Amino acid sequence: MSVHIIATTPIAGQKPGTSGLRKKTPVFMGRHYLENFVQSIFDVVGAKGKTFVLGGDGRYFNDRAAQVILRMAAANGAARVIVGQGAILSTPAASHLIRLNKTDGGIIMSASHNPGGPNEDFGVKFNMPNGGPAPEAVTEAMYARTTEITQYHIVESQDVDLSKVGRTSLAGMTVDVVDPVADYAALMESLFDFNAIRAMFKSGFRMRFDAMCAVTGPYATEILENRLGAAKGTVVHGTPLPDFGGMHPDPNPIWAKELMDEMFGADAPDFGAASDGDGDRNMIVGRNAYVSPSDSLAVLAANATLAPGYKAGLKGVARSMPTSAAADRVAAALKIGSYETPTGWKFFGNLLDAGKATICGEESFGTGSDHVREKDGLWAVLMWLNILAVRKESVAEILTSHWSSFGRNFYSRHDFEAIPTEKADAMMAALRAALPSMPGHQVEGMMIADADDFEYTDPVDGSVSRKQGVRILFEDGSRIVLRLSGTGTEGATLRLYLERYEEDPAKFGLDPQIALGPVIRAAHGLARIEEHTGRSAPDVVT
Ligand code: VG1
Ligand code: CO
Repeated sequence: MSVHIIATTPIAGQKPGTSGLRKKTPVFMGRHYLENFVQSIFDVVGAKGKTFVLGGDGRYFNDRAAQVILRMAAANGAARVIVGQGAILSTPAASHLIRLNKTDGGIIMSASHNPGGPNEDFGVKFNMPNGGPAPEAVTEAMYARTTEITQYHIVESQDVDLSKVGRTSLAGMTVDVVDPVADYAALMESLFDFNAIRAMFKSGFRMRFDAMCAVTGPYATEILENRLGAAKGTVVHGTPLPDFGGMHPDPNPIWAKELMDEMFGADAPDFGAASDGDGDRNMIVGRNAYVSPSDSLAVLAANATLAPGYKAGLKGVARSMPTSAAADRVAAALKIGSYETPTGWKFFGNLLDAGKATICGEESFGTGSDHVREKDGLWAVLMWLNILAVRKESVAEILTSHWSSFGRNFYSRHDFEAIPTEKADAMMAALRAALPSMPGHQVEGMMIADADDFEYTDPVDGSVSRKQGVRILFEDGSRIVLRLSGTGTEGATLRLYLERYEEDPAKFGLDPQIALGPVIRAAHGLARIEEHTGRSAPDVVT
């Protein structure tokens, strides 16, 4: 086997977004494309003598990309790669393997919740030795490298057999193929009261878990059905497929409609959950009760000590800026720290490493804790199951009692997809320019108290991240946030986040879109969304 040094030239646009580099699959499969990005990763982090974890969500091209990355790791002098059997690893499981084996980081092949297939999306992200996504400074260095790259290294060899667990070698590099589920399942067992959950299932508790034909199928089947005794068939769409069976593996009420229909239909099970392509997101639904992700974070924080892994209490709670302030109210009541970070899990890493926060969450169906350095879909599901098993109440009862203690933060996100990039940029620029003149003005009967562009100074390393989203804050605590997505692959996606706090229990039952009516109208007026983009209504409402 020989090492080849292949001449290449920079490919424009290899810029990692919110969560790694995402592009259409044919782009990734294009000449030198994957290779250039992978070489840029190795050039920045260094590969010689190092150990990495490798795996992905099983989408189309996952298996081929894994072979290329292995050959490049070997050619760049890596000592060892730990790879999930079949090149499969959920994002949280990869994060755990990086930490457990104290490796020098890992490469995760995924475009998360974006559809997969020959004409859909593919992605690659690098995680650090702490198990978390590379911070901005590192992704920027990788991007800079992609603009100047002239060669990459790759060995010529047969494919490594990734179908069997065990050790092999590739041009002097050790390849350890591991069971993708085992270590992760053991970690979950160490955090949650499996006996209590098992007893709950034994007493007739029924659940549906929709893996959306993506990576969580094998994890959920092993943990929920095999270890916790949930009925066979609890996990549906449980086989990861290269095109996710045509599903859009984004666990929200729109894309997980089948689950929503079941949970709101006759004979609904007690509990429902879904996960995304790479297993880091979760949607929680009770019988006739949808739990918004911001509320889920707050409920988990308020009840965390019911789970053995969190018995000692939480050090703090962190949420992304657009996530509702429901979790802040819990943190205040518990007298623990609360943190507001930019969108993207990478910003939680330092807080978790420094022991400032134990639980973190984002409005985009992501929750997690310091057990790994990624959000973790199944973790959230198991935390809910643990809470339900101990409290012996329904999801709806838990939500209602939470709101009576803390009030309800009505919340919604409106997405406007595939807007021409120039139009979206022009809208954001106009909005940013108008911010200084907004405070003191009345809109839809609400007084604007403050308006800014979110800037975050990391409390641990002092790094500053600017332009993380426009915030318009009202005197009554209502809030509008606008930002452009960093994970899309077609044009620009405008995300409009809306929040209003309600103390009156008589109004807790309102439909959020009704409760948020004035805030929605104010947002459209202030940002002049239709004038700039031609869109008067969102494509996706969550
Ligand atoms: C979206 C979400 C963000 C999440 C990111 C990655 O980013 O809004 O909260 O962290 O996806 O999620 P954006 O830039 O499109 O709004 V996923 O499940 O990659 O791993
Ligand atoms: Co994901």
